[in-house]
Amino acid sequence: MIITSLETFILHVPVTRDGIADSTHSITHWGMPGVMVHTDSGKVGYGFTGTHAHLKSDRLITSCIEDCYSELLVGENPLETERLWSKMAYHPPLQWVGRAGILTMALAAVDIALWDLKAKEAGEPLWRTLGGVDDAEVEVYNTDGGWLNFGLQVLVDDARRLVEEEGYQSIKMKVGKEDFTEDLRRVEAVREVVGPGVKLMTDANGRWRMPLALEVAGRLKDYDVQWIEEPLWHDDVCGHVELAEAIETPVALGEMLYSLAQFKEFIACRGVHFVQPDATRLGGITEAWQVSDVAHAAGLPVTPHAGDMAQVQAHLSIAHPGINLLEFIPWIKDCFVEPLRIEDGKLRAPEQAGAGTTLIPVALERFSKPVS
Ligand code: 0YR
Ligand code: MG
Repeated sequence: MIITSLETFILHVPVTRDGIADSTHSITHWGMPGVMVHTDSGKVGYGFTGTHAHLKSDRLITSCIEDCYSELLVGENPLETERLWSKMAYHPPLQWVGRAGILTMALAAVDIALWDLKAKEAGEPLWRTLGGVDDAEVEVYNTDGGWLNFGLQVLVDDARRLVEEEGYQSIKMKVGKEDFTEDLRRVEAVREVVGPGVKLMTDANGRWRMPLALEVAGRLKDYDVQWIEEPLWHDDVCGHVELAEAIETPVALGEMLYSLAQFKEFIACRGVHFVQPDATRLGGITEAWQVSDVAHAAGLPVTPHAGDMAQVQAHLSIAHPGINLLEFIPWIKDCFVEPLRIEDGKLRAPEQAGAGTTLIPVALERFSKPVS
């Protein structure tokens, strides 16, 4: 099989309510800059990354794919995923301008499309191509109930709905309010409504600074919180190490890290307990697998961040022995030929060939923005 062309797209898909916010971002749509990798076999690989639907920066990602990665891939055999990953990631002029950010998110979209092709060529779901087995159990936690712009009543009602009606045994809520005592009141209220048996995660999206982080995160133990996610600025390795040593609640992070090297540093320094690689921000499945290996070897649980809204990483999670828990947000699921299925908070293994990324034509028509 030979790659004949790369065709990019940008989708902006509305979030399930009018708009959501965490401590750092307010959004109305989820952005999916992505690529269709065409081949001489007629098979097409689909891959995408996840953004906050900002068209100008989405176009930087698609133009990187069209202008820089296309010429490295056309004429190549798409099944040589690792070699092509290195060809893109270490291309000298590209490496010069970016080993993080737009380039790795573009790389992620392309790498995911190549894995989609590889699994389609094998005629099996990607989790099987990656070595997974049928009966792997992956728990899914839902993040779509705990947004920071929700008033207390909506927050509590949503937590109850996710647990009682939708069957989740784990949910995540946002923290990082202007007044941190409000955060604590909100966590207390959610813990009360879901009861002691449900795992409750908290996520500050990089908002706090020292010593405030020590004070607020230190008090989360009173509510039996599973983890505090991104308590500090994303690149602050020493700060996370200090915090992880000082508080009882475990620290989770990774959604804003762009490389295996960054993960290695956090893991080696013990600045993270729950490791959260995101295949759409790292360089795709190829690098997310490597991060999961390193974390697993260090004895740390891996719980991928859902920049893909779990659609792709479901496969990674089934296949990788270090992953038992996966984040899920439902916004984009109906864009796909085989939407992710979750029952009683457990992942149902996808059945169709590929990485789960094939879009339905209606989604492309309805949510597409012009790439230039
Ligand atoms: C909204 N999950 C996250 C969303 C989410 C963000 O900004 O992108 O909250 O990705 O932190 O853990
Ligand atoms: Mg997060």
